[in-house]
Amino acid sequence: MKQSTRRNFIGQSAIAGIGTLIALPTLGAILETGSTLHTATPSPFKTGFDQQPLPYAYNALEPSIDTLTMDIHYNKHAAAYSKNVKEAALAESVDTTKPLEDVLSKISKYSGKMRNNAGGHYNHELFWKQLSADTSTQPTAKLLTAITASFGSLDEFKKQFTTAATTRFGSGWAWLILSNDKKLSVISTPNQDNPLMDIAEAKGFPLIGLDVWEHAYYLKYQNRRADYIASFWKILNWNTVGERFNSI
Ligand code: MN3
Repeated sequence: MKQSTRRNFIGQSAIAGIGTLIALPTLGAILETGSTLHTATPSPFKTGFDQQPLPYAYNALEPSIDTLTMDIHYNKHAAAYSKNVKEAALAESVDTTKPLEDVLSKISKYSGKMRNNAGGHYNHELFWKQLSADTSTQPTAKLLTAITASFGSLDEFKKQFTTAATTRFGSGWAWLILSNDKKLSVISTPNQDNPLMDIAEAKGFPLIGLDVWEHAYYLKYQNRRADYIASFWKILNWNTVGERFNSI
């Protein structure tokens, strides 16, 4: 806000300074151009339609996530969701300059292709950002307080989340969400659905999302989903989770 006020001031000063020297139509054009300076900076917690660069190397999360899985998961599976959600957006007249969250909140109005790929793209963008090679991060004090209030302890939260991830039949995701009444809860969703969708059984803002599709772990863990989930806790970036929590 401070920055935009400052920009506004600079913009107006510049215009005031040159206004006497130029013809009005030109001044009008400058004012119009100047107005784009006031566009709000997109929140880092909003998602666009393009796939963002992976924030680490493919081998960065070894041995928890192996290099080949990371490469295929990011470059093939996740890239396809981004490509396909843009195709669906074009076909269904969705403005891709707006956040993807706008579509998710009304997903029941769109096609199955939109539901699968808008969800898939959002979920993976969240997934990459919340992982880190740093295995020493811990929940922030504020988040830990909220987790303890909701689940009794951090261990009990991890247990419930692990159960949700383990028992999600077939493909889907396990989530820690902050609901509209500011309560934390653990849920899971099928396929590429997520808790921002209007069709979700339990709705809220996702703080943690774990991909339990076989493509996320099968090359290394085969049928041992529980081992993959145990490894996930080591590479979960609690700093990112805390930032998401603070953003709400
Ligand atoms: Mn996946």
